[in-house]
Parts: sequence; C-alpha cells; structure tokens
Amino acid sequence: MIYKKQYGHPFDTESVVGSFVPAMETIPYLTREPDGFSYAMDPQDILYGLGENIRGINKRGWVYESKCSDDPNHTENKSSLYGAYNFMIVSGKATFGFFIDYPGKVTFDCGYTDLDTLRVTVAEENYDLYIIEGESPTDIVHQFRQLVGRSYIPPKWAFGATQSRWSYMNEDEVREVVANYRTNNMPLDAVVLDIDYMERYKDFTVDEQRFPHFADFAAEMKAQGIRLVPIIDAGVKIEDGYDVYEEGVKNGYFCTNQDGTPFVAGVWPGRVHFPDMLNPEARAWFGSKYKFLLNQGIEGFWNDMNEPAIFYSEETLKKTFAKIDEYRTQNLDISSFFAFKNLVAGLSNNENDYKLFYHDTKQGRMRHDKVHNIFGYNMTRAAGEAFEQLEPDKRILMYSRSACIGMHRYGGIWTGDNQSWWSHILLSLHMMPSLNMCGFLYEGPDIGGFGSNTTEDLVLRWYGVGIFSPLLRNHSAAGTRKQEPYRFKNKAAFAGILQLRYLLLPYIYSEYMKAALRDGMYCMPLAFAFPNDAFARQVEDEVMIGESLLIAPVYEQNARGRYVYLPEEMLQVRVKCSENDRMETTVLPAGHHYIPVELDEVVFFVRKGHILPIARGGDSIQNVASVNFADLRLFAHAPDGAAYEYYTDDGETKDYDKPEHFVHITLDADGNAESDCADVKVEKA
Ligand code: MIG
Repeated sequence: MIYKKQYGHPFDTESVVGSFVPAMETIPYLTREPDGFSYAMDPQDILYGLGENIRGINKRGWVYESKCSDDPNHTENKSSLYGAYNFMIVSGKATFGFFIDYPGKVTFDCGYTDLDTLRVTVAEENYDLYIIEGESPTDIVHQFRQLVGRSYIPPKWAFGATQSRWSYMNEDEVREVVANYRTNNMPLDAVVLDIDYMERYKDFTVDEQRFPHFADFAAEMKAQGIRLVPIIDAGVKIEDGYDVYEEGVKNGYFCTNQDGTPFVAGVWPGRVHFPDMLNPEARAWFGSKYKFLLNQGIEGFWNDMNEPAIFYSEETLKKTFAKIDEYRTQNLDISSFFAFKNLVAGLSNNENDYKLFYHDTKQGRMRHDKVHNIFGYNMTRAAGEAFEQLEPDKRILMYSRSACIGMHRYGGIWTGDNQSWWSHILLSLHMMPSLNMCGFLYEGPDIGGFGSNTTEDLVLRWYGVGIFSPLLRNHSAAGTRKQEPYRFKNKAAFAGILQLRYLLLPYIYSEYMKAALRDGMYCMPLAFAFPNDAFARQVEDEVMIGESLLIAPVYEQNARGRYVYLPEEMLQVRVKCSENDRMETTVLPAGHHYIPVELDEVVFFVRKGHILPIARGGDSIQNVASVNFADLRLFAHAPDGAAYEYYTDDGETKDYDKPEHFVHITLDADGNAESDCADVKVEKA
C-alpha cells in the first residue's frame, strides 16, 4: 500500500513512473513539522536506505544530506556524496518506507540531534511524500520499486572484469593492459578510457595522436573480446570551431546566467558550459552526441563530473581575485590569513555556485540549486533515451557518478573517488544493499581504491568483496601506485580470484536479472533474509548476494580470518584462488564461527536448501563470452532437496521476459540434478 501526500507545487522530477497513487489527507506514522516531518524511534528501530552514502547499512546516528557533491574524501564526518537517494525504511516497532520526491536539498537527521528522533527537513515545501506500507522491508522495497520503475539492465559482458586507470594514454598502453591480463590468465572484458583519450578534454572527440584509428582500434579490441568504455564529462569546452560548443550556443542548449547568457564554469577543459539536461530538447541533443562513439564501435560509457562538479565559476573566480588583491596590501593576521587561504581552497565544489545558473525546464525557468539533484540523473537519461532510439534492440553499458532515484532506469553507478583504505572495503560492502533498495542494482566501487597508494593485500581483499558486485572495476587516480592485478607478486591468487568471478557468473547474472525484472534486490542485508533473527538484524559486515549466497569478506589488514555469524546451518565453500580455484565444502551449524581466510582464499556460504549454480572452470575462460552458461555445477547442502529458478539469455538483446529464459533446476536428496531445459546441463558439484 502506497500513500501519497503533495505539499505545495512540486517540480516533476519524473522519478516516479508507477501507477496512480491516491493522495491522502493525513499520512500515517510521521509527524508533520514546520519544514518536514519527524518520527519517534524505539531503541530497536533500524533505518535503511539513502543509497550511496557514508557509514553503515543502518543509517541511525548521523545526519545525511541529499545534495549531490563532488567530494573525494568519503570520511565519516561527511553528510553527502555524489547522489541523492531519498528513500528510507524504518524497521522495528512499526515498519514502513518513505520517499521524498523533491529535486533540491533534503536533510535526514537520523538520530543525530536527538538520539531517538528521525527528523527529515526539505528545503522548500514543494514536494511529494510517499509512504509505503508492507509486510516486511523486502515487500516495501518491492512496492517502492514498482513506483519508480524497472532498474537498468546492462549487457552481459558488463558483468565481466573491467580494468581502468586515469588514464591509459594511448592505444599501446591499452594493448599492454590486455596482453598482461591474457598472459597471466586473468579474464577481462573491458578497458576504460579516462579523460585523456579526448582531444583537450572535449566531449565526443578522440585525440588523434593517441588514438589515431579509433574505430579500427575498438574493432581490434573487440576481436580479442575486449570492449572500450570511454568517459563523458558534463561540461562542454568553450572553444571556437568545436561543434558541440557551437551547436549548443546557437540553439540555446546551455545553462544560463540570470541575464540569459551561457553560464561559465571551470572544469577539466578549462572554461565550459553545462548542457541544460533539464531542457528536453537540449537533453535529446546531448544524447544524440553519443552516436559519434557508438558509430565507432563503442558499446559502453561512464558519465563523470555530473553533480555537476565545478572547480570554479567565472563569477566566484572574479570575486576571489578581487579579494586577493585586497589582501595583497594587508597585514595578514590570524583571521585574515585563514580567510585568504580558504578563498582559493573554497573555490571548488562550492554550493553557492549552484545559485548562479538556470535551467529551461518543462515547468519554466528554474534556478539550479532548486533542481540540483536531478542534473546527473538527466545527463544519464539523455544518453539512455538516445540509446533507445539509436540502438533500440541492443543493451548499452552506462554508469554514472552522480545519480538520483529515477536514474536507476537508465544506468548504474560506480561509487566515485574512494581511497586505498581498508575502511573503504567495508564501506563498499555497506553501499551495495543500500543502493539496491533504491533501485540501483548495477553498481560497484573502484576496487583497490581510487586515491592514495594501494598495497597488494588491499587489492586482493577488495576483490574478495568486489567479485560479488555487478560492476567489477579496478580503477585508480593519476599519480598513485599502479594497481592492475598483474603488477603484484602473487599473480596466481589474482588470476584465481578473477576466474572465480567468472565461475560465479551464471548465478550472479541470474540473480541480477531476476532482481531487475521483478523489482527485487540482488544484494540485501542479512536482516531482510532472516527477519526473525535478532542478531542478523545487527550484522553490518555480511550481506546476502541473491537468494542462496551469504558473503562475509575479510576487510582488515593482516587479518587471517574473521568471525562470521550464520543465522542457520549453511554450506561453507572455501576457494583456494592460487591453486586454480580448488574448492572445499563443509557444513557449518548456525551460530558464530571463527573462519580462517588466507590472503589467497575466498570463503562464502550457501543457504541450506538453496542452490548455487556455477560454471565449469579451466583456463579457457578469458571473458564473459567464453563462459558456458549452459553447463552448470550445483553447490548445495540440501538434505531435503532444493530448487532453483535459473535465468539465462543472450545478454545482448532486450526481450527479457520470454518464458524460455527461466529454467527450473531441481536437486533431490540423493544429489540427482535436473533442469527442465534440454540445453542447460546440471550436475551436483
Ligand atoms: O576530478 O576523469 O571520479 O573516476 O578518474 C577528477 C578523471 C575527474 C573523477 C572520477 C574519476 C576519474 C577522474 N574524474
């Protein structure tokens, strides 16, 4: 049951696509406050949601702000990251969900000011509030997702490994990455091209010195089973003769200053204009530009800097220089010195700049800060809508940095500029279920860490989590220690852990597709799967991946194992990655266990009575195309038999719902396995 209450005159974000929801006079559960609402929490109440954010799965005890920002320091003292995910579930005394459909700033004080009070504040009283009532958190998520529409589905190859770096500078550097993966037996499906593939950071151009025959090069890579995934930035460089710039100016497609002239900001290319992603015509135009790369054989993209990130606005820069001139002649004392110092540091990611420019939307002219959180969403939507037209039958990979609920229909996300820190492994685990609730199923972190120097053990342990996230991407910042898996000593362990990902793909893909097609979750907190287990409700470092799998990764340096809580009897699968993924199984009773996990091992757990179908190994796996999705080994502890619904398709086209994609697999108590599809062979492992 969903209730809706409209306050004032909301801007239509188009986040909601679901069937008509009747408006309610009074809403249940929440207490109205002057600038939002509140809820009195019981000590046992848990707060879920808010998508990609800092801190735990349970959001209690901190204050979060939906305010898309480009902040590369994902530390505990922050309140906002790149996206706006205004969906939460209260689970406890009462269990319900709520969603605030509003494109500006929303504050979620989750027991920060007052330990037991949830207080939500909306910047203006122009929004839609939805309350979702359901039997359980899982049911609430399901209903919410029907309201906001089906999640994005990437091509199957996008579940393979991606290697990225800011930046591979030319064709030969990319070739070298691919060759190193191949010679070390590390499967790979995609290499990312970061900003340096462009000509002077101009969107929809390719640098002719570095990539002189781009289409041929894309074809050469594809022949080896590798896709190139170029980056697209939000800002369009101001440069005479550059077609994207000139067309945008001519047609009035850029965001404007108050006086109607195009707004100028500084980002990578220097001065840029921002395409007005909220103007439907401008959005269609920007989307059509992706054709330049699609035509050269590109099948996947990532959209960056689309909060939008601003290094400086022309206006604030001018004021800053003027102020610095004033300081020049002054005696800089304790206060003026710090004010002077902060002037330049405060130029970038400065919220005030969002008040300086305007959009021409369907609902008239809007100042940016009032619709700020849907800019990145609409950049990705521009691409998604264009792909529908240009390639109606083909899945195109798309993931974005900024996001807002609604964008989940057009693309996934990567979780931005994390650091090579152990705490960020755990953070990436926390983000998975929280994003899933909000509809973002395709997601993943920069494995190994983006900022600062990494270490071999960190990268290995991070893969131990990352092989379970739909987007599996190793990425790092310019100037940091290189972290491609073949750079390290224990190559066999890296090869094995990547091979393991590919062995797991039949299950990972099947679970992903069922979650997407049925508005479910691919990854969920333990509490969702074991709602009556008081301890499972507290667990923050284990999650469920699909219906069968519980993961409990090691995320501390020098740890050679960890405590794992099993809510019920389970099958432990221990994988020795450095020995060709040799697997050992043991049945463990419910309870707390110390589980040793060496650096070259991955250990996971299969629920009793459930099946984990995996592919057959061998060194033949080089990419997703070489995985046999029709010859499965079943891992199970099923004394009373078990059944599994296996989803399989070509992974390229969009006829997702065909009944023949759903295969029924059964396993009886004696270990006899059967599938109801002649083309899918199954055998108990
Ligand atoms: O200001 O394109 O999050 O993944 O490597 C940095 C360069 C701009 C930020 C992205 C990161 C990417 C980087 N970009």
